[in-house]
Amino acid sequence: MEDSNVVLLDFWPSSYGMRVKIALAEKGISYECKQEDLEAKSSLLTEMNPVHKMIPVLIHNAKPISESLNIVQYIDEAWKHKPSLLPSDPYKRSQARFWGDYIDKNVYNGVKRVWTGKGKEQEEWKKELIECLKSLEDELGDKAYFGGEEFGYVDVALVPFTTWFYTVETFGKLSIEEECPKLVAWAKRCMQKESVATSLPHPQQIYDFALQYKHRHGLHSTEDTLISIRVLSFSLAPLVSFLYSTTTLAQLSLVPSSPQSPSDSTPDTAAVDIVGILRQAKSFNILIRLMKTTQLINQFNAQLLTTKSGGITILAPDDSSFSELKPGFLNSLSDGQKLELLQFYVLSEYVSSSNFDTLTNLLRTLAGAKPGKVELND
Ligand SMILES: N[C@@H](CCC(=O)N[C@@H](CS)C(=O)NCC(=O)O)C(=O)O
Repeated sequence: MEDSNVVLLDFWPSSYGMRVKIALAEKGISYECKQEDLEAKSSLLTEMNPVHKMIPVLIHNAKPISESLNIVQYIDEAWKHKPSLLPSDPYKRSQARFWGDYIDKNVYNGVKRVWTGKGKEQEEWKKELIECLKSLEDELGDKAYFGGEEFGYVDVALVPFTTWFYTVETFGKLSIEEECPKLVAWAKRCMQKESVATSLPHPQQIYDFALQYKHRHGLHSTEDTLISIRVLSFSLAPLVSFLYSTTTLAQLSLVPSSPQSPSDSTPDTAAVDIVGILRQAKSFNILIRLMKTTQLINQFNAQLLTTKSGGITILAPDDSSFSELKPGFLNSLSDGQKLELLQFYVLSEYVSSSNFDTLTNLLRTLAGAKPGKVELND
């Protein structure tokens, strides 16, 4: 089958799009992947999927195919060469389709309700999701894959959702591995396959996407932002060596809350209070003191609420980072020096932690533009 003209309309965090990528990779088909902005859909998407206007859409020789499991079946039939995704036996095929349908009806909603939910409802949804995953685990049994020894249709249908598990676990405060150890072992087995590993975004990227989604849709809580404080185990010594060496930093990436209406420009300081967030983490007392004495905190909070760049990033040094300083050193600094010191820890834009390690462009800290100062990935 001709495969030179294959285009996929996709949106990278979508598990439905990942299914199609895995199926294409299993068959070794090369294709062009076009990312859609689902808030401003392209005319190509609306023309190719006029009924649902949703991704994924596979366009094969100018003809569109919609609905992810329908696309996976199409790929299996249009490119008949091995590996086959659906079994040839009619009964086994019907069972594979049954479980594909079960996943469609239960997993997406189950996952989304847990990471977006709150309170009692979230507790209910956690139970429902775990029940659903346990049914799938029972169906898997002791088999390597859902179809037996070979990776196939049901694996393709389900495995993309597993890259959302970290997000579900973090926001839902649960351990899927504790509840469904065999299912998690299966997910790890699937990840050994190149077709899967190259088609799934890293769980951290999904988490960062989900965090931003919650902010954009007003679903976040202070606690969500707090759990986004993650200790990074790299050293920023060159960055700060002019004053002291640092041992532990947390990256606090903050995105602004969306204004209630275009006319609502009043800063809502209750919505994001950096000191409040840092205080809950309990180990940022020195940083908080410095922020307060320099008044920088007001600037940060205001900047967070008004910035157009999507947020700011604070590379927050915890109390232990200051432990190697000579006693009284911080107190000996003038207010101006304290301000300069703090500015080294702030990027005027939001950088997700998953992107942080792979940054290639030069990022300026707030202090970076001044002569004699150091830039972040200099
Ligand atoms: N049943 C569809 C679901 C696809 C779907 O939900 N796509 C979402 C992205 S994850 C979408 O395009 N949403 C845009 C919209 O609803 O307008 C499939 O399996 O392909």
